[in-house]
Amino acid sequence: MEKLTTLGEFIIENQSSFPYSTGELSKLLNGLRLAGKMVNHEVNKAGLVDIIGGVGDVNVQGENQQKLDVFANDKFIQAIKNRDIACGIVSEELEDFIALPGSDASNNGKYVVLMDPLDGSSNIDVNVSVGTIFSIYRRLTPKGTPVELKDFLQPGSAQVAAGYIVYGTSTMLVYTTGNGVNGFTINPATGSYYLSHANIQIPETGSIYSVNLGNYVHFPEGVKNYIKYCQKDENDRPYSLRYIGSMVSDFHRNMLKGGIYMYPFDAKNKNGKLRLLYEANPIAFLTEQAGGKATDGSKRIMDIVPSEIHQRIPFFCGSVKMVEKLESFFE
Ligand code: P6P
Repeated sequence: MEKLTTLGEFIIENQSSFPYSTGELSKLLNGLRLAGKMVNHEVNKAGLVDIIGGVGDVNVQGENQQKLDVFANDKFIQAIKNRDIACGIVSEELEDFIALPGSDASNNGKYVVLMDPLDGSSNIDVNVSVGTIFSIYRRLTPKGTPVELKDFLQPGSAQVAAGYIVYGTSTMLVYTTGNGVNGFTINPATGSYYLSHANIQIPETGSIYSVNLGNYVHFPEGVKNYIKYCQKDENDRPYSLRYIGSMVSDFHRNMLKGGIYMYPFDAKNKNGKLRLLYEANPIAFLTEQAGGKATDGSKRIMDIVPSEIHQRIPFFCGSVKMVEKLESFFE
């Protein structure tokens, strides 16, 4: 039986490959790993205790806040704050960014973390997989000064790390620091993450397309024509439509099997639904690191300079040949 590598061992073994390897990013990743375990514990028993169901509040997105949303947001903020490495956080659950001056109020944190603490949370009550998405940048403002908005409005190409935790039939942490994508699965018996998917590569093409066809009539012509292409009965098609309504799960499946995930803009949502900073950018970083492509239909997602922290963006990502075929329908 081959040696099992834990996430902790992997981070240490690969620390030197990270250009700024001072161990601080590793400590931050370890914090996210711990929070992921705590959220996993609650998600796994969501049906058993009175932790599901909305708390009656709505978040900044105007969406009903599920209790697990609040729990996950608190746990990840706590884990990040306790490590004194980050100087600020953006969360889908919070209107504005949080400044982390540090336990000594020195404002010396080198990184900022942007996250969707529990993406797809409307699926919690019906036992469908949900996920945490995170994105990490080095701050732009000088150490020792308070974090500022511009620290969070960097293009995705400046990310130093990104990843997700998918709370599914098994719980996995998948991340990149710019040297490929690796997946770690929690062993429930020990509570440790073990390297289970080394150096993930997205197949350059596939037969799965993921989109909410309920919005079809509102889609731009290019997207409609690509969907008709996917459904056309010839050569390698029709493809299979697989759409869970939880992007982390849809993306994870497509990354392993090949496929394309689409959340277009439409007549109702002029800029689509997904958030650029803590949904599209981290998934785009993983996509490119795994050999795929991520675009807003015309521009590379990671080239887009954000203008505000909760801005939405049309989002298409996955197998490079499928994304390029879609783009040909936009031309
Ligand atoms: P719709 C979940 O709310 C999410 O942000 C993604 O995880 C998911 O792919 C999408 O929205 C689902 O949106 O409009 O198809 O229900």
